[in-house]
Formats: sequence, C-alpha cells, structure tokens
Amino acid sequence: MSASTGRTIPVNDSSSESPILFHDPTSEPCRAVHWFALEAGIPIRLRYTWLGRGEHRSPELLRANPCHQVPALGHGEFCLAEASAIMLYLADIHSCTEKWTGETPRERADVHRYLSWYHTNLRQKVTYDYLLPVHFLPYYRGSPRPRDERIATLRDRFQETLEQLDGFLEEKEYMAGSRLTLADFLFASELYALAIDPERDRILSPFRWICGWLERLSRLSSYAESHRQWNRVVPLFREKNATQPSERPDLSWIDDLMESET
Ligand SMILES: N[C@@H](CCC(=O)N[C@@H](CS)C(=O)NCC(=O)O)C(=O)O
Repeated sequence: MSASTGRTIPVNDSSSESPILFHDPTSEPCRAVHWFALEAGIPIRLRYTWLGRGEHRSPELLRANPCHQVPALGHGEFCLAEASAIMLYLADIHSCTEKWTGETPRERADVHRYLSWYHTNLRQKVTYDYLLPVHFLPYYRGSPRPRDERIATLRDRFQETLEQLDGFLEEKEYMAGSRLTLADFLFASELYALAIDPERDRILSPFRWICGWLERLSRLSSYAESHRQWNRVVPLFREKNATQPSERPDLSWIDDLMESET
C-alpha cells in the first residue's frame, strides 16, 4: 500500500512497519482506535483523511476501505475497516488481546457483547439518529436543522440506550469491571461527541454511572492526546450551532483548525 500522500505521524515509535491508521479526529470510531493505540502503547502511523475535504473518497482510502469510511487500517498489503475489528487486530498483532478483552472466555464474551451492542445502540441511536441530523449534517451538507420538537423526539429515543449503558456500568469502574477494555474506548469516544450539544449536561446528568465513568476516562493522558483536536473544535461547533447553517456550508474551518493542531 502506498504511503505517499497526506501527513504521516508516528505514534510512540517511528517503525516503518507500524500500521497506518486513516484518521479524522472528528470521527468517533477514529478517536476510539487512536485512543486505544496510545493507551496500549501500540505504534501506529496516523494518516489524516479529512472528511470535510472529501478525502474519504480518495483512491488511497478506497483501496484501504472500499466502503469509503474512516477509520481504516493499512498494514503492508493488508487492509481493514471497522473500529472494533481494527482494535482487535492491533491487540492481536501485539499479543495483548486478552489484556484488552478479558482473561477468560466469559470475560471476553462479555466484551464482545458490548462491541456488538454498540452498533445498534450508541452508534445508531445517539450518533446516526441524533448527532448527525441535528449537529453534523447541517454543517457537512447544508441540510436544514430539524425543528425543536423533532430534536426533542430524537433525544427521547436514545434515553433507553443511555439507561442500558448506565445499567452496564453500575458499581463498576469500567465497562468490564475494574480494568479497561476495548469497549471503554469505543463507547466513551461516541459519548464525548455529545460535547457539541449545548444540552449535553442535561442529557447526561440523570446517568450517574455514565458521568462518573466519562470523567474517570477523561483523566487518562491517552484521552487528552486522542481527543485534543476534537476538543479544540467543540467550542466552535457550539458557537456555530447557535445559528442556522448556510445551504453551502464552508467546512474548511474544521479541517484547517485540526490540521494546525497535528
Ligand atoms: N461502523 C464503522 C463506522 C465508521 C464511520 O461511520 N465512519 C464515518 C466517520 S465517523 C465515515 O467515514 N463517513 C464517511 C462515509 O460514510 O462516506 C466503524 O465502527 O468503524
């Protein structure tokens, strides 16, 4: 796989053998993979693939993932998409799968259950059904922001997802108990996206286990690094969200700002 375009940033090590992660820091699953690699000390090279500039349709990304999505991974001739598959692969090639998924078959089964639950719950109901139409697409595509009543309905629809997650976390430090697993990176990265919503605190405050867990995870130095660019963009998103976006959105500010932070 060619590594001739875009910026290549070594993470933790400069080995030319390290996998390349096609990455946009506004993407929740990208941040999850980056975060996990940092926390696990797994070397990867970041290849910024700016969604706002349409780089997910570039020939290079399409070779890595014909489904035109980030995150995608290139490791020599091997290419892989889907955040949880990528994290499992990274753990596997570094012989630390058990550390990040569980020591016993039942512990691992539990983590796999969470990784599956994520797709039709957090990802679907919070991000695709709510954050995308309400906060992202008005800026990415110029689509009209839904009316307030519709926004309230969409919010109500993911209450059950948050209730379930709060239940999973009850009396626990992390998703699988007292130690971090892949599920923590994947789930928390999704929920940190709610930071662009002015109602974020009101949405999350009824869920004490979720709030405590997000707060605990945000103290990790790997969180700070993997969410640095995103956290820089959040206040601007919130500022812009206070106004109706134009039909021809100018996204350059997002990518320019994040690129200046690379
Ligand atoms: N199921 C995928 C979802 C990846 C995804 O939704 N990627 C978005 C950015 S967050 C993307 O690349 N969208 C561009 C497109 O679909 O064309 C995963 O878990 O990695």
